[in-house]
Amino acid sequence: MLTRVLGRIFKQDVATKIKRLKKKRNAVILAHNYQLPEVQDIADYRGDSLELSRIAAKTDAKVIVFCGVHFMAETASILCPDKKVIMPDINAGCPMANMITAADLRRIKKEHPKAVVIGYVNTSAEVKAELDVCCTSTNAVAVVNAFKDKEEIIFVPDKYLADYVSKRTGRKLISWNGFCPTHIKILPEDIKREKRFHPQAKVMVHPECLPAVVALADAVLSTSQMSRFAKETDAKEIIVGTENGVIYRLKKDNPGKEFYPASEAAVCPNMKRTTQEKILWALEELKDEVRVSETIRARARKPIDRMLEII
Ligand code: CIZ
Ligand code: SF4
Repeated sequence: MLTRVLGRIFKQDVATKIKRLKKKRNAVILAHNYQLPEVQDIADYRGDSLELSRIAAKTDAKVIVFCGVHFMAETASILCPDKKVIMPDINAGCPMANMITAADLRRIKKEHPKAVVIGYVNTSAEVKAELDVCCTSTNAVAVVNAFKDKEEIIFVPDKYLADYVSKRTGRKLISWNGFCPTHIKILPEDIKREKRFHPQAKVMVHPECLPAVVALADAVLSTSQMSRFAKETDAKEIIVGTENGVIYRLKKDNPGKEFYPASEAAVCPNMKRTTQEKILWALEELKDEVRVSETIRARARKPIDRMLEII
């Protein structure tokens, strides 16, 4: 009991210090939807990677504390090179983004020289520099549909997102063997079991899930789309097939509704590396900075801008 009370006082103390230092540093704190509740609570803005990058590009703040994984902070740095982007834990990477290198992609491009090259936002800046256009899970279908005149389409690195987009657009995609180790932990049996427990519930899943899971869903959505769907649907219960951090936000924004994780295993360890203490240290020392070299930045910016023109 005493340790719990002391723990709470300590957290309040950390939160107060963060708020004070944030003003002094002219900083804004951005948290991805998969972050720990204590991080979401202290953040100025929560959202998916694109929403957060757009906020980063618009803010007057000089320092952006990016609570997410490395490629997201890089994307923010690509969009706003005059701001200092820092990560509270620089080791928070995305295994899916690390599954493809720029050299891998150059090899695929050589094999398909006429293909348009589409890459998921979950890629490094070096890989983005090789793309024609970027996409997110919110707009992947629209981006592919924008290239109806193209015979060949390369779509990297997530093979499951590629499978979903291919089924939705009717286009054959040249894909890569990447995947999200967290989303593939959600199994079709999990969805079936939760449906038995909650027969009235709607099922929403992320397109990074296994195709057999996607096939059982009522809606296949990115986290920003999940937020909207949860607000707008008449359903009072929703089974959620994505990284479980999103459920904290869904519950907070929709107090009259119930949300059930499809699987307790869907936890991304990288997303959970950031804590309030690390945010405080990052603000104290103004590090670790994420900066993309100017040559890569100029090339990586183009596919992001092209995506923003399409959607
Ligand atoms: O784009 C993002 O933020 C990711 C990786 C997931 C999502 O659907 O929000
Ligand atoms: Fe990468 Fe998957 Fe973690 Fe998202 S949930 S950061 S795609 S490993």
